[in-house]
Amino acid sequence: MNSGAGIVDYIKGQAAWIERELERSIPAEWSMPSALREAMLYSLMAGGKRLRPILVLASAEALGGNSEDALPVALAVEMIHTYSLIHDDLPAMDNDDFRRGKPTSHKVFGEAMAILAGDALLTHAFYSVVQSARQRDVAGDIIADIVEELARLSGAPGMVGGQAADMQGEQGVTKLEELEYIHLHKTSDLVVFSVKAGGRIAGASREQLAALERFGTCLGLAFQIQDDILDLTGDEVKLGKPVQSDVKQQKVTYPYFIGLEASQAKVEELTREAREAIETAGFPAPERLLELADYLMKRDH
Ligand code: GRG
Repeated sequence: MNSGAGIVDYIKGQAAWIERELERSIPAEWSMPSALREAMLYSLMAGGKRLRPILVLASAEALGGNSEDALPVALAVEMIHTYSLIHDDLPAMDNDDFRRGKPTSHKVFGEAMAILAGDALLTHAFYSVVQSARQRDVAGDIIADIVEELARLSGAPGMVGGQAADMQGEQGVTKLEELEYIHLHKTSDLVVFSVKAGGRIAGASREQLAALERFGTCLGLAFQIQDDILDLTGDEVKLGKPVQSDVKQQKVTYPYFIGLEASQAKVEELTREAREAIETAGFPAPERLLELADYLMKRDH
C-alpha cells in the first residue's frame, strides 16, 4: 500500500486506513449501553498521529509481509494507547481537561464511563488480535506470541509499570536513570511491541525480532525525548542546566537533566542507533521504517 508515496503521504494514507477500520472495529451487533460505545468511539476517533499502528504496518512491510494481515494488531495497539490516554487524563492521574484539542473523556462522559471506556478498549484490543487468527492467514502460535507480548509490554512490567513509576516520581525524580526507566516503559514498550508484532506477522526470525526490539527501544526513547523537547521549546529555556529548580513547577524531563542541546543530540544519536539496527539486519524492504525514524526525529508536534 502507498509504495511509491513520500513519507508524509504514506503516513496520511496509512492513518486514514487505520481510522476507517477503527471506526468499524466495535461490532455493530454487540449489545452494550450506547454511552459506552459512544465513549469508546469518541476517544478512538479523536485524532492523534496513529504512530504505533503505522509502525506495526511498516514493520510487516519491511519484512515483505502483508499489511492487511497486520491490520488487526495495528488497531489493537491504538486501542491500548487510547485507553492509556483516557486513564492518564483522569482526575486521579493527570487531571487534564483537553486531549488532542477536544474535551477529555471524563469531561464529556463522566469519570465512571471514562474508566469503563478505557477498560473496554483494553479488552477489545485482545479481542482484535485473537480474532485476526481466525479471519486471516496468520498462524495461531504467532498470535499467541503477540498476545503474550502485548500483555507484558502494556502491563505491569511495561507501560502500566512506567506510568506507576511516573506517578511515584512526582514526589521527585532525582536521577536521569529514573527518568529513563519511566520513558522506556511508559513510551518505548508500546513502540517495541508495535514493530515486533508487525515483524512477527511477517514471519520474522529471532535475529530479525532482536533488531526490531533494538529499533523500537531507541525510537521510543528518541520519540519521548523529542516530546520533552517540544514541551519545552515554547517556554523560556536555559541551555545546559535545569530550566527551573522547583520540580513542582518544572516538569522533570530529559532537558531538565542535560539541557536542550544535549537532549537534541541524544535524539539524533538514538535515531542513528535505531536506523543501524535495521540497516545491519538485512530486511527485504526497510525503507519505510527508516523514513519513519527520520520523520519522527524532525517532527514539530
Ligand atoms: C494510564 C496505564 C496508563 C498509562 C498512561 C500514554 C501514557 C501512559 C500517558 C500519556 C502521557 C504521556 C506524555 C505519555 C508518554 C507517551 C506519549 C508520548 C504519549 C502520547 O503519544 P502520541 O504523541 O499521542 O503518539 P497521539 O495523540 O498522537 O496519539
